[in-house]
Amino acid sequence: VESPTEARTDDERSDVLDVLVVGGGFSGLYQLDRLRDLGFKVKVWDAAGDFGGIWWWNCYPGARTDTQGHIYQFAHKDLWKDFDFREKYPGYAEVRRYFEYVDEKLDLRKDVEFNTFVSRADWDEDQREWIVRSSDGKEQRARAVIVATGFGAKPLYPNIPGLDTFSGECHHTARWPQDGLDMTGKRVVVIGTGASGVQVVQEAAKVASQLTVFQRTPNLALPMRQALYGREENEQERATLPERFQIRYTAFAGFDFDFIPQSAKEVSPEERRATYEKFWQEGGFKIWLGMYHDILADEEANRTFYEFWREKVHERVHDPKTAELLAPATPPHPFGVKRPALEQDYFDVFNQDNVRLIDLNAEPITEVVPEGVRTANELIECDVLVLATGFDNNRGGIMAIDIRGVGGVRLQEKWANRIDTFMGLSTAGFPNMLFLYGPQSPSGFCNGPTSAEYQGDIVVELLQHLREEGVTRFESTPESEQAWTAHVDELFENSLFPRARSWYWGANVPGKPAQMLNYSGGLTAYFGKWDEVRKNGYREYVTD
Ligand code: N01
Repeated sequence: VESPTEARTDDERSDVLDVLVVGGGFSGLYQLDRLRDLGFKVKVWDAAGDFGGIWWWNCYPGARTDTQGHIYQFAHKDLWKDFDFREKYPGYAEVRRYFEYVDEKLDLRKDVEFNTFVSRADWDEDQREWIVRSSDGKEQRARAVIVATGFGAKPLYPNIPGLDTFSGECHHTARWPQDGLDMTGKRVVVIGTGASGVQVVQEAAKVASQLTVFQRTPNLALPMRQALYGREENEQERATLPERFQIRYTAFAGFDFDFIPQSAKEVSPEERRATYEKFWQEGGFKIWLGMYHDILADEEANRTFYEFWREKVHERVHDPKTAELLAPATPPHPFGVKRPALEQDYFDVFNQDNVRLIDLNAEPITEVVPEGVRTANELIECDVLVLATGFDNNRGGIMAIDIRGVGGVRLQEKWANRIDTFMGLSTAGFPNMLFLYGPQSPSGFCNGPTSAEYQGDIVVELLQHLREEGVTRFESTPESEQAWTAHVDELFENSLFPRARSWYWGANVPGKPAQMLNYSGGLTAYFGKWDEVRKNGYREYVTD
């Protein structure tokens, strides 16, 4: 891309946006509305066919939020006052309906271009603008770019020989056909038992003639306790929402609860068990991120919960061998350092005659053939092959774009061996570009809509401040990002997180360097750090 230095007409200049936002999920839409209100000229480009962000792509059967709907929404502009959820934990269709509601209220669509995959962005130093291109040939200049592609924009496909020879329906959960796929009476194979795998297994088990689930690592899944919601339940939830939104800002992970400031080891075994039981009955992530504070930090404390959890699973699964595979005597990793799924009847479905669990460690898949999946022991014929194998999380969506910064340096090269950002917000050499919910931000440990608003506010504040100062170029310093990377790494190394090969640190992607990709210090520390940045006059940024 040549950078046109010749003077352009006023007409051409008027096409230049203040901000182009890549991605129209929670984060992107929040930027659009806030920045538009402040008089910025903003557009959103999104690869999806319509609103929904990650919920547009992930429309596999059973896809639903693992966060209660009332907490998984904007606090912004009192939008929460008029939307009723039909379930405590809404499914993808309900979340899409919520996005439609937000669109209607905020009149967003006119500034969003769907079916527009941003494939390239080039920094034009002379004009101090980004030239952004889409895969279908659109081009747009913008003074700043916000990359809000989310943490799961890039599906991870397993590298299995013969995968493309399969003659039936084969879909990744994050690329599910938009018009659905009926699995009734079909022979279904699911590979992967993360949050997506657990959800699709629960639905497939209801209708498939035969369901085979391949598990590499057991999911230490927790009870969801789903409930149907009518007007009354919605009113009850709304009555307490203002205070709960306040808690979201300071709680470790942006939910309406936080860890108990007590150690699991300082209470009697009876009291501890009673607490576990109470939380278990209530269900949800509170069992994980609202429990004794040392469960995720202290191995002994952690083990007490694992034993409780294991007992609960074994009570539900009739076949002792299957129960042992799902909840082994030796923990696959400490509880909670790999994200647990929320389940409704996941463990129970393995009691059904049509459902079978295969341990990939004992019986690896050797190849996929047109008829199905061949393992070391047998051929499992199937009609539908579901790849619930996750994502190249946090970084994959950003690195799928060919971003070229100062001097044409490619972000893909800069980040090939190590990702460096300042607070997950920006990276040196790529001026006037900001990331939301990206690598080294609280992302993986933060409720999405909470992050969209509060990390989003940081970005809005920064852009507003720079505009007021007449700044046309800003860039975080190499020193600031080296310090942030060191901080993120240090938190990680002093935790139990390295004990599970998880997407939190990119350990799920073969061949890519593993590095902690999610800031694990909690929201109070994260926003506290930003307060310091502001007080010190944003000196982590070189501005001009
Ligand atoms: O992906 P995952 P996900 N051969 O990476 C296995 C969010 N989310 O899509 O654990 C065989 O967690 C892999 O095995 P292992 C949520 O934050 C939210 O389920 O690496 N197996 C694992 O079992 C979540 O954490 C919601 O040993 C292979 C699975 O595939 C994140 O997205 C719903 C394999 C991948 O699990 C990602 O969840 C869904 C291979 N080659 C997702 N490669 C809700 O809020 C991978 N696996 C509800």
